[in-house]
Amino acid sequence: MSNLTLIIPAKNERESLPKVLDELKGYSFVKNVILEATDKLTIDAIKNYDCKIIYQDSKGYGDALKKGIETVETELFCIFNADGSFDPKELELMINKLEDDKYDFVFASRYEENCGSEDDTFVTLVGNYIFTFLGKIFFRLEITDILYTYVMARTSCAKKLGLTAKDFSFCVELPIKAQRANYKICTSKSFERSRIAGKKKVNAFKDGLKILFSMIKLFFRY
Ligand SMILES: Nc1nc2c(ncn2[C@@H]2O[C@H](COP(=O)(O)OP(=O)(O)OP(=O)(O)O)[C@@H](O)[C@H]2O)c(=O)[nH]1
Ligand SMILES: [Mg+2]
Repeated sequence: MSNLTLIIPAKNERESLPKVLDELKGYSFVKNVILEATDKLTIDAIKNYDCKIIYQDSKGYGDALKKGIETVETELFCIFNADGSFDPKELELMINKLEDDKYDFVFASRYEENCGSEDDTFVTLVGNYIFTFLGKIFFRLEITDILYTYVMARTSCAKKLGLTAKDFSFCVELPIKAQRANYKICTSKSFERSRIAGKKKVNAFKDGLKILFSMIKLFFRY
């Protein structure tokens, strides 16, 4: 048994998720897929795969990840998208940062030297830059890609953060609360691939506003 659980949030990913699980076959990590019980097509598409299906309590990306973290039983976990955009080869690098270098949270980044993305648009690139900058200025966060949320962490640390965001503002709540709790944080180089199939769930404008409001609330410690 591995000491790492992949938390795989999935919503309407019947085309991509089986391919992601195929690629993960060579890895001995625990694989937990978190989805809504009503997402029958995705559930049906992965029923013969080596993974555990966990139903989220309510709706939303943050709600799924909160449930995912609560139910991890291994020492480490990593948030791993169901759309094929995260490269599992990068996990080793992240594990080393936690195990050898004794960091508590590793935030993968598309915006460091020799990194990149096939999936970025102009809007997401600029949005990310702005939110990463706000994170630096208002929360002293030394990470370089705040919205990516390819994150590996020590389970015991993440469970203590009191995460509450049900939507995509989870992306900023996690690093901000980890930093506030004085955990050791670092970054790791990444290249984001384009999603295999299916539709993007993020709406740049609507979710961008929610993330901004969430940062303002977190700044005033609500
Ligand atoms: N359980 C659950 N998973 C979700 C929800 N929203 C998004 N996801 C999953 O979270 C991951 C990230 O969502 P994406 O739609 O890929 O977001 P994105 O990476 O900004 O968008 P793309 O550029 O299209 O890749 C994917 O695996 C989604 O299936 C949700 O409401 N519930
Ligand atoms: Mg994606």
